[in-house]
Amino acid sequence: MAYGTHTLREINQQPEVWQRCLDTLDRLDLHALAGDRSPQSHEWLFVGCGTSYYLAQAAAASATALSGIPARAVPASEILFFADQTLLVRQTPAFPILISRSGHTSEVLQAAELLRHRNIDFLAITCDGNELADLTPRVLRLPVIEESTVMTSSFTSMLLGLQYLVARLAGQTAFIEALQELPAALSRLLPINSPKIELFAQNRFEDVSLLGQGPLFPVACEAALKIMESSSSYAQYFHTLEFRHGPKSIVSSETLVGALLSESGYAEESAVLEEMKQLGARTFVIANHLTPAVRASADLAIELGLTQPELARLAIYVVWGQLLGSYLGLRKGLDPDSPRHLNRVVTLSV
Ligand code: F1P
Repeated sequence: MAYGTHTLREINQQPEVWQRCLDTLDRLDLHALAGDRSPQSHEWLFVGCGTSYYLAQAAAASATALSGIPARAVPASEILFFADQTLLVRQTPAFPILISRSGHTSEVLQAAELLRHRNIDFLAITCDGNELADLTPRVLRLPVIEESTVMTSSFTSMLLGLQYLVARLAGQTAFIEALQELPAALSRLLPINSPKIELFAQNRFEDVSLLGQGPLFPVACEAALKIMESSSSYAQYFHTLEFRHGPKSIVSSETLVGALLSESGYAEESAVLEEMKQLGARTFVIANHLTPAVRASADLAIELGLTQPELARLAIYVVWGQLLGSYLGLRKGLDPDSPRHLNRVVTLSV
């Protein structure tokens, strides 16, 4: 089978998978699942590993914005080694949300056991189910079947699921309607942008830096991880304006700097990208609307042109990082379906 077959198929099938997940979510009684642990009464603490940790960060940013109540994200290992600090019982007790595509990751299962030992109720969101689904009665299992080692549709589907859950509890009906428009939006954008990304990935880069602010920062993190995993390339991530404070010293003609431009920081963030272009970097930009200057300057420009609010567009932003990672890997003669040193699940013998 050709290199990358599973991964590219799963990336391109995300509109259908999202539709299936949204249809499932429409039928679920989400108030029964988490209503007595709403963000108004509990501090939602999103927990995951690897891609699922970046998903946790994107979900926490979404929950904070949708509910108006601060939510947090931590790697599962932080609960294992710093439980008291992580689960610090403030005025509002923590309500952990454990995120795991496989439901089999050792750190997540150990965190679940620690929470049960402390009588801390938690919710699990998963695709495969496995042991995690048996450790709590509060399980949100999404109909995502993913063969690839790297997480693609599982990341975006669980993000949509968590955004949908918080929006339902917060009575944000318009936001849910915006999520329901995303499958059609992505179906339209994939054939426009996928060929551009495949062509752009024929360039050679030594360093890749992904930049984002606000809820786009965890999306930049996940895009960088996709590039690392799918192409065994060195990729970093920064808050966009932080890139000036030292990391820009890496910029050369071999460097690729990609920015996911936010609405509120568009002018300042695009100025960073232009500065790196002047220093010799190749650049790519993803934005909902591109000004002519930004479009002309970037070596790869992806414009979404969507009417949905920025927070509802997060899942769509990450798709282009998924494709770039796979196409960079293929250009290097690697197989994104079998990333170097990686297994589909990290299990620890301890
Ligand atoms: C988490 C994870 C992924 C990583 C790789 C190994 O899996 O670390 O983030 O990309 O697939 O597993 P899970 O806990 O979400 O199943």
